Amino acid sequence: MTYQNVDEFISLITEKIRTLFGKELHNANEKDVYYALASIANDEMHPHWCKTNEHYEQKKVKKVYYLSMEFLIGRLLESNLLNCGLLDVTNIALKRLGFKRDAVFIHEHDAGLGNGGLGRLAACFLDSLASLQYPGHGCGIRYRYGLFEQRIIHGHQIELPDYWLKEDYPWETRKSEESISVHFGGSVHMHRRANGSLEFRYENTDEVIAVPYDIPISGYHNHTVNTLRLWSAESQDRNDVANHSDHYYHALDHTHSIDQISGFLYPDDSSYEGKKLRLKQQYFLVSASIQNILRHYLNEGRGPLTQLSEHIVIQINDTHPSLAIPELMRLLMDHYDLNWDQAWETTHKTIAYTNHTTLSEALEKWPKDMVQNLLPRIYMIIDEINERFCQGLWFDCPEMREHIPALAIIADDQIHMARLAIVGSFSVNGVARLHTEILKKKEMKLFYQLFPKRFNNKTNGITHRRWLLQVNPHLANVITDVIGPAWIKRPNQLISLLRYSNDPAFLEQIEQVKLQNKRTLAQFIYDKMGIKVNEKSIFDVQIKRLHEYKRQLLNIFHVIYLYNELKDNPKLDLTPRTFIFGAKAAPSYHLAKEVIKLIHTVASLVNHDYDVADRIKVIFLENYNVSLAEKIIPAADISEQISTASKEASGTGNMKMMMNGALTVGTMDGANIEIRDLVGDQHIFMFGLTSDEVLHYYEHGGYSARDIYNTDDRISRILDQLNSGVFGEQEMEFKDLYYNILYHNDPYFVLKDFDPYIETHELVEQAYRDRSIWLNKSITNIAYSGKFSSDRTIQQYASEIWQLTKNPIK
Ligand code: T68
Repeated sequence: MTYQNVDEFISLITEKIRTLFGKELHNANEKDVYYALASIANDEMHPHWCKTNEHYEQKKVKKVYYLSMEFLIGRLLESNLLNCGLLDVTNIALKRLGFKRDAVFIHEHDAGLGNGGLGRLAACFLDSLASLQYPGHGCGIRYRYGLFEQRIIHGHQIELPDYWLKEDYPWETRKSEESISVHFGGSVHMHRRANGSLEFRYENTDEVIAVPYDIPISGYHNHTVNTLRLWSAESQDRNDVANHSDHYYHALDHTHSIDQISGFLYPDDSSYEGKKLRLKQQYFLVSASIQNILRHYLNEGRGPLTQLSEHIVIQINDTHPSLAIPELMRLLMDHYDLNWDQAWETTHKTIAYTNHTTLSEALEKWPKDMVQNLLPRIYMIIDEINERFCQGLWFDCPEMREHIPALAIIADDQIHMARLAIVGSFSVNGVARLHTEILKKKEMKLFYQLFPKRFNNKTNGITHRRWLLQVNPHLANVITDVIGPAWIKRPNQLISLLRYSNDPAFLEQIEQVKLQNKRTLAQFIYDKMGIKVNEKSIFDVQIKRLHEYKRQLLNIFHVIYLYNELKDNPKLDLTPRTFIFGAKAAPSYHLAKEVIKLIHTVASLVNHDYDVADRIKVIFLENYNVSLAEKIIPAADISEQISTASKEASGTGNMKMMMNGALTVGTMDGANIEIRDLVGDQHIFMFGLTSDEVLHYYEHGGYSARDIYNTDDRISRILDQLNSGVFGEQEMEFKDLYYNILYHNDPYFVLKDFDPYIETHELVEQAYRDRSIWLNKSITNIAYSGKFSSDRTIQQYASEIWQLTKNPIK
């Protein structure tokens, strides 16, 4: 159904407000309208949802299950309306009714069920799967608390709980009848059956009930509605607590510890902590999901479980769900009576693994004892996988014998999850070309020698529907006006924009759209922070998690450098700039928090200094999340992608900003390189050490931060200012940052890349002054951004890893 007729749509809203809230439209507030619109979108999606499931079941089509500890879906109302073809009519109706769109949409709390790139990638993938009509579902955890809410108090980050379920969440449906038991702890006893086979009995386990909550994922203008299934942990005897008065507190305690399993999202991005609760979460997700997959497989009568891999693919998002491998083995053997060889054949043909990082501090290694105590049967299976793998190496690959300690899944009393994931899957992929090459040549070299065919690259992508069509409607309209709407279904067609990249009228339109977006962001900044920013200044944006390797420090050093220059030479000819930051630091990441404090300290100095105030401004936008990204990205002129080369596996913010016409200032890292290869050197600002150079320094030494400090006055001045209290309330306030650079030899090469970075920004400034040159670059970036649609990425996963076919729903 479509409501092209606005009056009809308004009647529908009126009716919804009456039935949902028992009031008339003229008494309704924005929140009521939000729920009415969500309900309309659900009415539109739910019938297609049933049809989609029925189709998949009846036609027994091959499906992918995307297992991820994170799905950073953000708000859903606008994208659901967009996908159902109701966004335009909604906008007109709201205007006519006198409601501001934003004031309605903000009543949806962001679902912050992810940390950053990895979680957002999973959300973009679900959108592309449905839009391309592929059978693919997400499996995750329904955390009661998402990623913490960030507050800044006197420049310091404070974390507050994110209770996103405080208000009714209109998109989920609880499916208690499909609940599944997950067992922890206890002991395992072996029995020999009459036929000689072994039986494993579990005793005294703790039972946790996994209750699914389903969220519909609709495709763009088609009838496909896939499912994101999020599991919530509950105790079986919640109701019994009241009945057992003698054990009341004991029972309450027990219930509480179960509730914790889906209690909160761990806030560590690209790092690993061996916390038992996190291990419980991982097993909880994996066990509930795999049991559910097998149950559906059998109910649909798809054949014996030995044929599982012909019908099902399980993609694991990093190693976080890698217990899927022993769990699938366990279920196939202990519940469905397959023998080891059959179970192994089935498991490793069904599971595929995506790696998202080579940072050693992020590689998961669980203590053997912890796994043994919490998951005794799973431990036995991992041990057996390891034994068989190492034996195979010893006997079949004598040349690998000396490397067994570096390959063994269990070594040094730890379980190496990446090794388990590689050994137990049929595909291992990196997320950008350089990253995959580093995996093959360095981090996972030995495994690549063993299984060369298993490794492949799938460069990340983002959904252009959300990140261009939805967040930047003015730009989308201007594009459609010149090249037609075909790019919405086939983003590669954006390439046709190249024909207009020197057309003065088109350039002017692009200029106006950007200016308008910058004005909107400037207004938002003023409303939030009371700071006026010059909408004609260059909006220089770095938005991402705060991490040493992402080098927000290099960016703020550039600001300090410019500040010093302006103080020394007030007549300096400088195009005004607004430096915009958004970043959360992991709560226990001390140096990252210092950087946040430094940015605020510099901001308060710069923004209040009348000598420079109209020329540079520093804005740190609190609580960076998906919704804030949607506001900032359309207004960006410069996209800062300045990680230490080799450290950023891919990046996806680089793609989002490129697609919205920002120019990249970037290192030769992750997908920046692939952006450069497409747009050409003249349309991007690349600088700094290459990954080979960085890796060479790490291996062979030869870098001295102290030498640079001693020879570059600009740098020694900045570092001395850091220490002397020029920035900050007291001397030595930033001593840890200072020491890290000078006494730990600047592990992320901030000083080494400083000079080329400053030089590059001078080129940026020159280019910005010539409007037609700049706009030509901007359009070139938009034109080539089609490659970075997640539709392309999903197409490659589907044909090269999953062997899926499209299934249009009638
Ligand atoms: C990111 N990884 C990569 N990790 O850093 C980024 N880690 O380059 C890439 O573009 C993106 O993945 C998508 O492939 C992460 O975001 C995490 O969020 C994370 C979370 C928990 C534990 C470890």
